[in-house]
Amino acid sequence: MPHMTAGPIPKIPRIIRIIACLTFSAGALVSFGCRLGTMATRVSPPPTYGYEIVHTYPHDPQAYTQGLVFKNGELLESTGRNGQSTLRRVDLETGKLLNRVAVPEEYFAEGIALLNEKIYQLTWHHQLCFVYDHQTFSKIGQLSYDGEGWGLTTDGHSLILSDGSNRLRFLSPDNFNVTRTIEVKDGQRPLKKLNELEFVKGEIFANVWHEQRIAIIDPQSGKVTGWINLLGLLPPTEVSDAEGVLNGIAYDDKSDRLFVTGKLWPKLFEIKVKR
Ligand SMILES: [Ca+2]
Repeated sequence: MPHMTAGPIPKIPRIIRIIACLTFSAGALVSFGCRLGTMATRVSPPPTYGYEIVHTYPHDPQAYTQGLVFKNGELLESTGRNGQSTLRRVDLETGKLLNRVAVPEEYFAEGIALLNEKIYQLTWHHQLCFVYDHQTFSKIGQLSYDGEGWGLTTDGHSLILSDGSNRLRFLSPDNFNVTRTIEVKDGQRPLKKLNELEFVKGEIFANVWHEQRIAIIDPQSGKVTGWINLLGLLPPTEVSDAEGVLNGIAYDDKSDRLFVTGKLWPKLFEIKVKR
């Protein structure tokens, strides 16, 4: 092995020093750019809001709530399960049943919406929506759609349907043609199992199956803009059925009141969202 001896450090040609300097600078710029890019793509999670109970009302503990609407001092409710599915008109204060239509037992009723004096009631697997007269509760028609039916609401023009996925379909109330679809995402994550729905002051409020919180969704982009955490709203000892989960949102647009309940819950709550 040749013996290495220390000698004078050779002078680095100027051109090489310039290239080295430029390479280092470019690398630093790329690194800085990457950090900026990471910061730009890191989406902060939507805020979670609290609530306070304004009023507690009785609710039929046999009602497997699948749809809830408030209009003119009355609750309209759709209940599910085969053989127990109904459409109901309920007095808010007393929980008294004012009107009730039994849905044939082969159908499992789901969400409802009221639009232009017609009540639309989904079925889970039959791809059929029953249409009733709001006042008389007489059945005046039916419409069909693809896939499952879970929740239903309206923005005053379209019906908005959830089907257990993260997709919300906007439908023409005349023929159920799909006019547009949004993909609901919580940050980058598709938010699946969207259930009962309510259109509240330009936003869509959605129950998520087996979650004790409500998603607030931008109806244009599908982006979740916030969550309402309802953990602890009903003590778990007050409902024994494992499927007795939070489901049912109704909005009183005249008095700006928000109502929520759950499947088989003995209570229905008026709540105020604490943003
Ligand atoms: Ca509703």
